[in-house]
Amino acid sequence: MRGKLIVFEGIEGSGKTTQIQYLRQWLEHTLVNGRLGNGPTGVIVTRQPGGTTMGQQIRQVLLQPSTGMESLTSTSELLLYAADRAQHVERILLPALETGHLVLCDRYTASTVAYQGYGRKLDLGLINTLNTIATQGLTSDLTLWIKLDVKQGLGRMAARGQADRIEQAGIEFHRRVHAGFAAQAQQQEGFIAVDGSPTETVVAEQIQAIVSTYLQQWYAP
Ligand code: T5A
Repeated sequence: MRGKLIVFEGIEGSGKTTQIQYLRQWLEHTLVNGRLGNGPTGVIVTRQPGGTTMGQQIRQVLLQPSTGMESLTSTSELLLYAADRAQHVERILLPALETGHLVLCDRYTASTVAYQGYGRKLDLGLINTLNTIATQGLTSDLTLWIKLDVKQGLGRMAARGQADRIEQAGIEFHRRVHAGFAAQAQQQEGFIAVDGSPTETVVAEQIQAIVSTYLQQWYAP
């Protein structure tokens, strides 16, 4: 059976990385206890940018604060995210899905729409075309948008220390990004908002409830 792609999206500090770890543990426990019957062969956690060896180098260029080299243009930024994605889809996602894995991916195409489309104001039609090329048409089976107030997300990142290049963009940029995720949640089926403001364990319980419903649809005997 083909695997399934579950994507986590959201603004900076929304808690995606934290929640992916909670979901991975819960899924592995569920699999070990055989509650998914004829279900996935395993769980793989990965991310964009940086889910491949080449992607890690692209990630460095994308996220390092722009000191010492000329600043990255918005178009270069867009193309670098697309290159990272093309490599990641072909080398990691497609093989994992073909061998029946459940893949948990920290960010995917919706981030490019939100950050480069709404945030940087690049052409959305062009972004959609680039996303289709980079993904070979692979779309997520479920996207969990961890929805959090922009100030709260940036506050969490500030508490953690030095900000990367994109985290350093102003609050108006991040508000546009948030609006970009909201628009996609309205327009797309299987793009589900999760309240990211309660404690980590409460957010994790919301996610488990949503994913349970999908697992039953996907793997019901
Ligand atoms: N990008 C990416 C684009 O512009 N275009 C694209 O196409 C793609 C794919 C990626 C950057 O690239 C941009 C978006 C990003 O700017 P990244 O380092 O991967 O860079 O950045 P993020 O994905 O935003 O990862 P972060 O680590 O910055 O945020 P997370 O993963 O959402 O948050 P997390 O889990 O690390 O938590 C952040 C802090 O909050 C605390 C955690 O302990 C941590 O300290 N926290 C909570 N605190 C209170 N209550 C909760 N419920 C909490 N959950 C987590």
